[in-house]
Amino acid sequence: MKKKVGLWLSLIMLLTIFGCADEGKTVFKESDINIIPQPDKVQFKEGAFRFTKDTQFVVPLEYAEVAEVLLDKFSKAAGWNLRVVDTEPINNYVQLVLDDALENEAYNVIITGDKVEVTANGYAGFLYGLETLRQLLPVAIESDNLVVDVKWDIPTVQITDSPRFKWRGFMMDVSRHFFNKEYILSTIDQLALLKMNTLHLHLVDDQGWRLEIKKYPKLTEVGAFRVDQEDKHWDARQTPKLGEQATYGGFYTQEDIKEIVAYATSRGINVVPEIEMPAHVMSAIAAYPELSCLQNPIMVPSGGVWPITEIYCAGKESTFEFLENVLIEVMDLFPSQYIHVGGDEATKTNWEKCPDCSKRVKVEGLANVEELQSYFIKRMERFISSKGRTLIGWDEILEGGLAPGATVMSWRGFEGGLEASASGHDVVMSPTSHAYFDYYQGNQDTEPMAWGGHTPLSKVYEFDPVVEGMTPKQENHVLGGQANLWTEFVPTVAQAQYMTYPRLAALAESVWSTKENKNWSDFSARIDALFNRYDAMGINYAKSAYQVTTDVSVDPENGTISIALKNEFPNADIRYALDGNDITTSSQQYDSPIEIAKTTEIRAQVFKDEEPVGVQLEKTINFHKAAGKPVTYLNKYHDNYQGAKEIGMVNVVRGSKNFHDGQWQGWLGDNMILVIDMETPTEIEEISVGSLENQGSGIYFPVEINVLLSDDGKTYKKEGTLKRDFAANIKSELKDFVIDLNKQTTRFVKVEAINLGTPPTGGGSWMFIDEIIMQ
Ligand code: TNX
Repeated sequence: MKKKVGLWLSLIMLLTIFGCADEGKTVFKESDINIIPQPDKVQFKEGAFRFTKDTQFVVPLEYAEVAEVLLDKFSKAAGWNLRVVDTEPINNYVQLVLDDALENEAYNVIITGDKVEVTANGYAGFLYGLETLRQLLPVAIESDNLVVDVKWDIPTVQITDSPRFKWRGFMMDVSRHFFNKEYILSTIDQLALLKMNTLHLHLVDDQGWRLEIKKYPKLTEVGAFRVDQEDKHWDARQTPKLGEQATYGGFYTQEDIKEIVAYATSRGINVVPEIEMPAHVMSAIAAYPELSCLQNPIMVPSGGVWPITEIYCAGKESTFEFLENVLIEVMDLFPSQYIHVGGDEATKTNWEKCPDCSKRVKVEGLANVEELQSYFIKRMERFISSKGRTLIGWDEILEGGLAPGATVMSWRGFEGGLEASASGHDVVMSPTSHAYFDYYQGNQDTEPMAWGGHTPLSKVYEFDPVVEGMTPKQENHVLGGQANLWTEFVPTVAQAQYMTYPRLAALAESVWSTKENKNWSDFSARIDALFNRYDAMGINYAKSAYQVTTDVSVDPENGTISIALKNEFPNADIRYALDGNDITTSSQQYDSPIEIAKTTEIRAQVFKDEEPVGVQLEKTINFHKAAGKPVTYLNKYHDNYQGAKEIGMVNVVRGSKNFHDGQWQGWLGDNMILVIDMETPTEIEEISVGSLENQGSGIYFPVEINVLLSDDGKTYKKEGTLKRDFAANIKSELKDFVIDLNKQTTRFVKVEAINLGTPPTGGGSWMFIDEIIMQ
């Protein structure tokens, strides 16, 4: 009898639950599904599953840990301690089901009104299935504090998903600036959210050794700290004097590393350690000078060093003994199959002078010191593979012959990857063009200082580790792709987040989603949901992709200039004003190019849901007398820097600090000579010649500017000149050189800009000019 009552009771309960299954639940639209990276297949069905305080997680025992991420979120945001069980209840549960037929890391999700099923062949797949559920949940799930009145509903979708590549990486340079364990752990969380599976830690560089090695305690006692010159530009820091107090730095203890590795493993992430060699190791040499050829005592440098000549001695056996001992401890700490040995940017001048290195070259029958680098890496490769691990290094390890079992990380473009894969080696693509997160992501004039370069969100999104022209065999050798955050110009957590997010999301989609599923416009719509999530998590992500940019074209016939306003995202709601006033919701909405006929101060801003987002564009378009006039070059610009070609100097658009912005015309070791035809006799008060200096990149201001005038275009008279001496300049700088003409009336204006020729540091000298303005 008792049994029957129980049965009835459960039936009634069932009815109540099913009867009102959808009552009050969120009504979802297909556009509410915003998963990044885009899954293989998403089938939307009307309906919702609701998480309640009674929702249970049915998890195979050996995978109990995998539900932690989501359980932890519910505990913080909803205040619930959801139960993990191993047998399924009647309804209201999330069940993880093993299916050996699925590939590694693949997963399927089936959500119905009363249960959620996640299928995978193991830990990683379950994890990704749950991360997908997380992205289907309201943003409030990211809150660290209790939030009330939230319907914890997710849409009833079916998802089939698997990664395109097996190496989905992110590198963090913790040497140039040290980031503590907590930041690494939080980065791991962010990688997991985007289904990334590799965290590469650049633990060694000139400016700091960041890993405790028990056998060589001075590596961190000495090598982890440098003289604090953080107040100076990276490349303007002085060589510290021996004995100066070194206070800036930090390192991970072996206990820290164990914690990082364990945490990463629980989030499906492999931590690849990088122990640089033979260059980028001044921190190690500062600790143990005997590791270098000259054995001179040095300090850990406080900033940039170039070229890098203080490198490990490749002649002495003791160097290899040291490195093997270090790697033994490293391999004990990091279970990673791949051990990264760097290998980049070694200048071998000391090897040439060193008797031990010369001896090595001779004994080993090497042609030169370039081959000594190859000897070095090959020898380390033998050691690493003898321990059952795989050596990976930057593409310089190709030089002088690649070690047999080595994997190549291609950073100087895709070429290293092409070459290595053609010879049967595995490669990870990490080209500066798409994957360097230390490069600018927006207009350099308004972004915080970065290394240089230009890698906006849409460019990262274009990244494809498989390049055209690869044979299927080569394609098979492409393990995947990776973003690198070098931190010379990234001193704080806030800045690290700014450079990493949201570009990491674009990269994640490039290495996870199928080519067919990648679509910039669709991604642009989905990324909003991620921005909301970042807001909820307190992440300082960049909104640079919302910056408005201008495309200016000149109509010489009518003397008008037309300005097109653009944004990286398609169909952006851009509002603008031409009166120098701030933008408000009632400002003009942009729909087609704006014509102007006088100097105009333009402001523009992207709006989302009637709210301004990102930085406001503020730009003065200088309408000047030479705008759109014909220009004849007597000495033409270099093929590599043509700017906006014939109209470039007088198109009223100014080159920015990004010298690849398509405005600069460049002359290499050569002078600019051109004539502007004002078409009618015109009164000119002054001429200004805009230029860019970036000595680090070999670009120098002109040393002389001459202006010559003519009425007939045949005989010219010099009417103005300006000379300046070379001055060392560590900054990237824009300057207008102004020449006063005292209101002379003329038709033809010849302008000459004289190149520096040979810079004091040697090499070629670029001269960049943009916009010759006449008032
Ligand atoms: C080159 S990428 C380097 C790094 C710098 C980076 C700056 C590579 C293997 N070497 O040492 O930090 O450029 O973008």
